[in-house]
Amino acid sequence: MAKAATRASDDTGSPPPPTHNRERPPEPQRHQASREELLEYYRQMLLIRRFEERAGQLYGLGLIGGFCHLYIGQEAVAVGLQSAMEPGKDSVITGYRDHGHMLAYGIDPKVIMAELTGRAAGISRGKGGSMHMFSVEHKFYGGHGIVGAQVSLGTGLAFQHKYSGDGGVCLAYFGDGAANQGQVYESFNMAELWKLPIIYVIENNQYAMGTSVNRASAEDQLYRRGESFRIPGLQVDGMDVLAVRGAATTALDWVRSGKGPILLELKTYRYRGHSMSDPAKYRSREEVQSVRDKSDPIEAVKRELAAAGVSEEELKKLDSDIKKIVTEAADFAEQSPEPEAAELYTDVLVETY
Ligand SMILES: Cc1ncc(C[n+]2csc(CCOP(=O)(O)OP(=O)(O)O)c2C)c(N)n1
Ligand SMILES: [Mg+2]
Repeated sequence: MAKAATRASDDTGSPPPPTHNRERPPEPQRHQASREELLEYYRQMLLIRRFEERAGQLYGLGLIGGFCHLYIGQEAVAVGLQSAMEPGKDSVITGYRDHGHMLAYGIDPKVIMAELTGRAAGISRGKGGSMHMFSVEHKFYGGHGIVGAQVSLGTGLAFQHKYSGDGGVCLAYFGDGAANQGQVYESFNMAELWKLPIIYVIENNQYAMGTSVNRASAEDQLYRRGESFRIPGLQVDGMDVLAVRGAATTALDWVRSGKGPILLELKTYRYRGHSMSDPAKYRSREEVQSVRDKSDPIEAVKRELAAAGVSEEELKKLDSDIKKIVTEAADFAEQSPEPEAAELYTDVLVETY
């Protein structure tokens, strides 16, 4: 008869096991935003949406080459989380759906659009394109095309924060599909053992290319994926920027107090195809429309702003300011020169840091 597994006795001479987390973070509270904060979240989310719409058009015109993954629908995730971080101190890493994260981090839309069109003025000097945006200055470490790769790289960034004692926290974003990659769990194990300052953010937009999360995941409650490593997880409404900001505060308090990693699952939705070349046959138009109608993150904040007494005129002015910023970014991206051929030989090997 099979015996139940028991813990080996301690007469082996091996050291006692490390102490592990049993504590849980408190339930996150929806952020109580001031009128100014709310306006700023609205502004940033709208900037991302308009920017992405324009990127889609430029792609259609053949001005953007290669892959291009839009962030439309998911804006509240990057805006809510980034608003709680300290740029220049905390680090960020994400996958290929990265334009929105850069914008939410306050990086100039011109250099992001110029990167998309492969121009020398782009943030990766026109050599990274949509999927490989990078800025050491902003501690924004990509932009990664290999699904899940950013999770182990982000764990390394968190190790660096701890080793150097710089007080920073790494925010590592990945998708519901990436959550099934093996390296994610190797990273979780080390991060918890070493109590690394990292927030793992699963952007659960319900699909990995054409596969829905329920078809691909035995445990589809992704916030529970850290449990066997004793990493606490929280499930958050990723269509509500104030809920996201509240969860970011709880997660940052946990990590900054030295308790090790935490996992956030943001339930969100992408309105567009996986990339610009996705015919989207795996879901109905009605499904997409129903999310737009019921849970759009920008419309939700617009309603809150109206309730807070912000006038139609003020919102219209903000809308036209954003359109202007995006038009200027697109013009800049179309007009600036391509990189010199000699650029092919730079940034290939690590030189000096
Ligand atoms: C290691 C690896 N396997 C497969 C792919 C192809 N691929 C690109 S995106 C993607 C889906 C990932 O979905 P998810 O993690 O949910 O992110 P989302 O696109 O929804 O943001 C796949 C399978 C890849 N780029 N890298
Ligand atoms: Mg996904």
